[in-house]
Amino acid sequence: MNMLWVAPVMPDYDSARATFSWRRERSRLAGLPGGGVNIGYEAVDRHLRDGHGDRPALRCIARDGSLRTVSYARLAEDSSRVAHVLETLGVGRGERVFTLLGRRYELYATVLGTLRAGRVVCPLFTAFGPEPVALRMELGNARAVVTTRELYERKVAPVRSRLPHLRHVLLIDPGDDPPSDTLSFPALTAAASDTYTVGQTDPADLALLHFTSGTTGTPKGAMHVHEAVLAHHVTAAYALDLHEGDVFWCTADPGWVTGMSYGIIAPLTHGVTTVVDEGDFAPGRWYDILADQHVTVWYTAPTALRMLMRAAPRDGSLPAERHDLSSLRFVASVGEPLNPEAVHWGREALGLPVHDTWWQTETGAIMIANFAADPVRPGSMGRPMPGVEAAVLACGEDGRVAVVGGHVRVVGEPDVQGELALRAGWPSMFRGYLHEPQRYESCFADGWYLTGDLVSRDADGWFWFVGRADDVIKSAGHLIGPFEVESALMEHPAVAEAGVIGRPDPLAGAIVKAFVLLRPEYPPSAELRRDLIAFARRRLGPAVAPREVGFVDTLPHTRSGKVMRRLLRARELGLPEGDVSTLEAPEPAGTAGAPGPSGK
Ligand code: 6R9
Repeated sequence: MNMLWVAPVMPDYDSARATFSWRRERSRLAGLPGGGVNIGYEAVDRHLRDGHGDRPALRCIARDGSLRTVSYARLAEDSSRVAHVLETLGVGRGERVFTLLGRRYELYATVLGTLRAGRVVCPLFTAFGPEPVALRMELGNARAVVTTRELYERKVAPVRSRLPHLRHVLLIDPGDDPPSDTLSFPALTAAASDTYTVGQTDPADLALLHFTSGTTGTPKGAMHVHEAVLAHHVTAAYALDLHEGDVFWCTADPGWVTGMSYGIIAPLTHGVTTVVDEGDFAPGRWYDILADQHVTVWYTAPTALRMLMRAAPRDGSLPAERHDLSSLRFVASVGEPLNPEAVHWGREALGLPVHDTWWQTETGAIMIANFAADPVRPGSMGRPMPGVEAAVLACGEDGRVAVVGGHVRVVGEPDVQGELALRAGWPSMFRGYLHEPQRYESCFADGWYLTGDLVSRDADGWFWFVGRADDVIKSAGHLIGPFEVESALMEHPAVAEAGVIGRPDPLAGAIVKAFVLLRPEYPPSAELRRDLIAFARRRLGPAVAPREVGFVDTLPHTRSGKVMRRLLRARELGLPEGDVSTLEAPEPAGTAGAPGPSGK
């Protein structure tokens, strides 16, 4: 019996939503033979059960461009080995296995083996330094970590004495004379059995731990359970339009929630082929992968699209003319606002629609998106996924949701700003912040999960991103979303990227200040500064346009590609920089190894 997602003729948005129920969608999952749900089983075992073990699961591209295709059967074997190794080492069910690995095959074997064995996966960014690594491993009670020798020596060994829970360090490349107190991943896995039967897993068992940084203080450990896989699977069908035979490429870093939900889990549950690029971002390399691998659906981030935009050749030729992108149906984007400029560029330069998708570490899966079959409204995030109820909640003076007598007010009128909220209860909703029950509680009001994002909803039900609740600028009585100002600036030919903040001002409360990264062919000048301000005033009106423009060589980004406006503000005001552990290395954008989402 073939239980793979049977590609529906993409239903129109309204009928898909009207007939949707999470309970009914459960039949999309294979489910464990004895009942229960396990993410690893859905990603791997089900395909063997259905006789599809020989299908290509992963196409791994090494840095030197060499290619290795791994079938679902092989992935089952190698993840089985990992599952046995964890059991043999005495890592208990529910205990945490950290990965400090780039996107490479061993990561897939480890993540899937850990999930199939009912142990908890916690991925870290390889670019973290020893401090953020130690902090997260401490908070998460890391029992084992799988990493490379180099990363171990630089990032784990210096802090190991602070990690009493950490029993096992598995090195995928131990080499000669490996450091003491480490184990050889190749030796252990080679000696282990290549068949493993997934044990009983309750849908509510902890599966994944994702650290996400708050604006200040310690990172938050968002806890996700096995039944989240239902949301991964269903959203990948509706928002990413995955079908049998697709070649899917998600460029997100494996340390970020996107790299897990859509870089590993969702495509495998659909039985499609996932491209795994071990190399760094470089425009030429990426176009080659899209063309040579016949990628059909590409999931990336605005920061990467902007870097491709910047890398446009001077002769004016378009990527779509130089590379065969004919297999690609659309590009999907996540992580930060998708500027209309990037949507227009995608249309012209790639000849493709660019679909936005909105979600958070906490939501575990895509919540709002351009439905695959819908036309794109540039600048809008799209509409809530089937099974997701989203609303704009009225905010009080402090800019946060007003809760009166335990109740909130849903904004009914179109185009009014408020905080985006989701009706609690979708399968991939986080089930807590590790060790912080109160912080978790404070994310909910009146049955709604409060996202901390400000949005508006138009008369047709499309959502428009305004900003993070804590980024919003109030200037002379106007609430100004930095994204809107950044998008307008980016329409100016000289602007590659912009970051906008509010600078306190005795008269206006705050004035809008823009930090602008210019395209290489435009040298900074006072005249250009005046021109940009005038340009923005024409687009946005004097109340919203920046009063000040500063030229910068780099903009600080998080590893998931978000402009760190908080840091721009702190630097501008001479305030402490707070938690900067997720800060991307300050390399000039557009160079190889720069913060593409693959190397974020
Ligand atoms: C998946 C992910 C969540 C925050 C979110 C919002 C921003 C994400 C966006 C977007 C505008 C989009 N964000 N997608 N903003 N348009 N399509 O990014 O998770 O790293 O936890 O970030 O990212 O502010 O609240 P995470």
